[in-house]
Amino acid sequence: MSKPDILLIGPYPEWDLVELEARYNVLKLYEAADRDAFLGEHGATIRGIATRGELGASADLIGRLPKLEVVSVYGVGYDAVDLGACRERGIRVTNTPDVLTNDVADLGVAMMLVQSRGMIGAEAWVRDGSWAAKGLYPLKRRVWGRKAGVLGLGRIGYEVARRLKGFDMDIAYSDVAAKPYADGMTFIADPVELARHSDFLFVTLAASAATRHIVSKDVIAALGPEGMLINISRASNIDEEALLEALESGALGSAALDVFEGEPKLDPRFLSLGNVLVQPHHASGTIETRKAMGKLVRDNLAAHFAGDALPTPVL
Ligand code: 8YV
Repeated sequence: MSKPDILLIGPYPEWDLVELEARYNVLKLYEAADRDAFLGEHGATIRGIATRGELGASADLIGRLPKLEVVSVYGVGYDAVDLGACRERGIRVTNTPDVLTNDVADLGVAMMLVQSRGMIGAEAWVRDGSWAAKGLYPLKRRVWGRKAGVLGLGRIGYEVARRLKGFDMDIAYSDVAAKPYADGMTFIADPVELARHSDFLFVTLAASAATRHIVSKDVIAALGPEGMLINISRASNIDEEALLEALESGALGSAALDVFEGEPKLDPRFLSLGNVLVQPHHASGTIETRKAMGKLVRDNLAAHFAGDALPTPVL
């Protein structure tokens, strides 16, 4: 039997590519000089898409693939896949939950520590000779014992909170409802109130149209000039213009961000700010987790083409 045609929207690590190419006729959209022409040539036979969380699959793309049966997302977030278009045509969608939870939580907590203690500047202080020339590095803010807010106490938010307990932090969270598993944490429904209560505000919500700009100008103002915003979810959860303005004016103390509107081409204003820690959307970026994510992408595709139950279906 001939191998099914699958479309890769963006590149995968070589170890995944080898496995995918063994089972599928892999068509690489990201290598096409002319995407339109590429889809015109191959679109009619493509039965599956393998894509990355942030790249997704648009309604326009889905509309150009009449034989599409399944979209397998390498990531827990599937907000960039047009679920309406998939639902209409009975196209299955899968993601990679759980396997990345701990790494994403680790990076969020690491960003808080690095930013609060000024470790990037401290490293430069040693390397550029300032330590020897000027002496003590300027003092920074403590982490342990302070107040943390977690916006979205799902799998990732919970793991962030669990780690923060190790720093003896006072932890509050916001979600659509109080969670039965939120032992020792305070439920504060309103994100503005949560921000007012917090020194560090972690954004760990699954993004959707409903959560767009949930971190609004008011939330940012409530976090205030001493507060820090940490985003390990999606840029769309934050009003980025309001965030930039608050960082520039000092209305918000600082931010640590793994995700940006229009990434990887982020707004250049972020790069001229001294109070922002920027990361290249790599919270799940460990070899161990990425291997597990790649396997889950392939397991979902294999189950679909074998007519078996999907391991981690979204739709
Ligand atoms: C990316 C992610 O998929 O899990 C998600 O939702 O956005 C990430 O894990 C990853 O960076 C690969 O592009």
